[in-house]
Amino acid sequence: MRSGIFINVLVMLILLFFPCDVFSQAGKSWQASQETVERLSKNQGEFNYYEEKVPSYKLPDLLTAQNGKKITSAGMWEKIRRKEILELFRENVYGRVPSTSWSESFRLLNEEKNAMGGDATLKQVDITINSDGKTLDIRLTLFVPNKATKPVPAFLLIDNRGPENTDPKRLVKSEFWPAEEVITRGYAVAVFSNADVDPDNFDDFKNGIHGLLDRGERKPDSWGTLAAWAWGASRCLDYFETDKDIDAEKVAVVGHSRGGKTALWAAAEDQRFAMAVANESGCGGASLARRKYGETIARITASFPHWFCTNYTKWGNNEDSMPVDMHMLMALIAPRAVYVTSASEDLWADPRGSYLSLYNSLPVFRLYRKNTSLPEQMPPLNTPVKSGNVAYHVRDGVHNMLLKDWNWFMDFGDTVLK
Ligand code: GTR
Repeated sequence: MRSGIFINVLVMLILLFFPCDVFSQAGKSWQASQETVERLSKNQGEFNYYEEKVPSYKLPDLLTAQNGKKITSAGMWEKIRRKEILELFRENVYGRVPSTSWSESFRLLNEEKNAMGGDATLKQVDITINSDGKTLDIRLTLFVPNKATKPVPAFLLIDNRGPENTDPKRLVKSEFWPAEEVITRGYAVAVFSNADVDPDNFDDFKNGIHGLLDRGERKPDSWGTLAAWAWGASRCLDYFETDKDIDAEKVAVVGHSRGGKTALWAAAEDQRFAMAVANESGCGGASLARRKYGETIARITASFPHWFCTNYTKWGNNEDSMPVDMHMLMALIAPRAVYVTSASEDLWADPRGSYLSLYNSLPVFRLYRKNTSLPEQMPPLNTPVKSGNVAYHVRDGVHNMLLKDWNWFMDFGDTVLK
C-alpha cells in the first residue's frame, strides 16, 4: 500500500519536472506537439503553425548556374555557382558591405594569467576601427586554456543578449556563454557584443559602424545591421590571426536567434571561419522562407527594418519569387562545418524548416565529401544528428541557448575542429 503511494508520488514528480513531450517523443522523429501548435495559433492567429497548411513550394536549384550549366564538381561550385549565390544574398537579403577604406588596430587592455582559478588566461582586447579620422571600438573578451601546449581552436559568440551573460570576472555565470565548460574541453572561448558594432535599433543607419563607413544615399542593397554584426565577427577573426594562442584556422562563430542569422552570414561572407553555429536562428537565418511557417519575411522586415537590406522587403508575401532560399545559405558555408539547432517549443523559428534547409544543402556538401547524408525525417528530440561537416539537433524547451546545446556544439567541434 505504502509503496503504491510512493510510486504515485514519484510519477507525479517526474511529470511535474519533465516536459511530457520528452517522454512521448523519445526515439521518434521530432514533430511539434499539438498542444504547442494550438496554443501558438490561438495567440498569433495571423501566423501558420500547422504543418498541413504549409504551402507546396519549389526550392531554387543549387546546382544549376544562371547560364543553365549543371554544376558537377567542387571546382565548378567555387568558380561559378558559389559566387552567384553569394551575390544573390548580398543583393536580396543582407546587403553589401560598403567599399569605404578603413584600418584597424588591436590593443590588449587587460591580461590575467590566473583567471578561472588558474585554468585560463583572460585577455580583453579593443579592436579599433578607423576611417577618415572617426573610430569605433569592438571589445573582445577571450579566455584561453592554460594547459594548452599548442594554438587551440576557438568558439566566438556574437552576443545579442547583453554583458550580464559574458562577465569577464566570472562572478556572474550564464549558460548562454558557458566559458568554464568550453575551457575544460580544451577550446578558447571568446565573445563580443553586437551593440559595439551596431546598436540594435532602427536609427536610419546613423550609429555604429554605419556611421563610420556608410557614404551617400542608402541603396536597396546597402548593408543592414545583421551584415554589420557579421563584419564585426570577422574583425575578431583578424585579431585571432595575430594571437599565437589561437588556431585561427579553427574558429567557430556562434550565435543565437538574431545572432544565429548573423553567424551563418558571417561564415558565408568570410571563408576563414571553420564552422558556424546557428542556434534557433529562424526566419532570415536557417529556416526556409518558402514554408511561411512561424515568423515570415513580411513580419520580420516590419518589426526589424534595420536587420536586412531594403530589397529583402520585396520578398514578403512573395517568397516564391525570391531568387534564393536558406538552403543556399548553408551551402555557401560548405565544405566548412555548419551546426543548425532548434528548440521544441520555439515554433516561431520553424524547427522543421531549419532542418529541411540543412538537408537540402547536402548536394553541395557532397561535392566535397560524397557520403555526407542526413535522414529525410527529422531526428528525435535531444538527439543530435551529424554527418561529415553538418549537424543538427532539436532540444526540448523554449527559445534559448543552454549548456546542453553548447555540449553538443563541442562534441561536433571535437570531430571537425580538432
Ligand atoms: C525575435 C525575432 C526573431 C529572433 C528573435 C531573437 O523577436 O522575431 O527573428 O531573431 O527575436 O533574436 O531573439
